[in-house]
Amino acid sequence: MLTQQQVTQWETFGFLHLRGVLNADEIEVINAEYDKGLNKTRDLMDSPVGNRRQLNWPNMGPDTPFLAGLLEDPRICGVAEQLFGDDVVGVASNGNHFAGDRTEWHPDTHDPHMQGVKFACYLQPLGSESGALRVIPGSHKSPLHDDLFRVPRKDSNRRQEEQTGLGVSEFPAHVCRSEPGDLIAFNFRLWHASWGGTSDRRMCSIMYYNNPKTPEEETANRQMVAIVRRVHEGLEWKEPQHSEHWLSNPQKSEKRQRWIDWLRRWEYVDAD
Ligand SMILES: O=C(O)CCC(=O)C(=O)O
Repeated sequence: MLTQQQVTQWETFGFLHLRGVLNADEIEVINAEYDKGLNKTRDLMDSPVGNRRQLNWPNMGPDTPFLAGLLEDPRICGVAEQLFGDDVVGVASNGNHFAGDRTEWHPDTHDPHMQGVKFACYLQPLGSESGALRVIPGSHKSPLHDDLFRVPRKDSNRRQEEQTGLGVSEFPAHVCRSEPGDLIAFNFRLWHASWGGTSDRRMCSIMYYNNPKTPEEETANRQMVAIVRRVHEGLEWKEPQHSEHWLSNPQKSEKRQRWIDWLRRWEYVDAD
């Protein structure tokens, strides 16, 4: 349960650093499930993994029950409900592996009507020069959000050797130094990046979408389905985001069933 102060911080800065949400035993289980997901993903890749900058995979199948279940965990889902209402929709629990030393500055969406929250759970202690998530507080709101597109940036993901512009670590930003067990909740529109990560940086992410309430939000949601379809193709996923097992809702959870119905209605399941 968030305090009123945390809700105000979320609204103002666009993120919350929630420390020690998951305990050491849970982190051990997460690490074991993460390894399973990573190994399976590497095995399924068509081309050699080499030192691919990033690998992503869904954690919503029967092999990763704890990570799949986090979507319905009241410590996480309850926060999303507090921020976006009881009708918020749990959409994804993913694994992410980073092998590069940077993630360039970017927001996850530009659209002010596509609202939602991502919870990032990094599995190693991370500092400012070792890959901790950096955020620009308040950049989920316009005009700052839009103005940031005009700032020349170097240190791109593709390692082009741009000579001008601000490097990732030169942007005025907040560094979320984190420990395993922490969750960093951020608005999809918030500008974020990381710098100095190793070739084996591990993160799990859990995402919730706002249930659209206006025509603009409905349009944004429809566009998001198309984006998700393209992203999944680009990431070369070999299995759907939502596994048949998850969609069969074996525990007959009412909440999950509402999400499944919503995901089918908006054609996210089709886009898998
Ligand atoms: O940790 C990172 O390098 C970036 C994470 C990120 O961009 C994301 O989860 O959207």
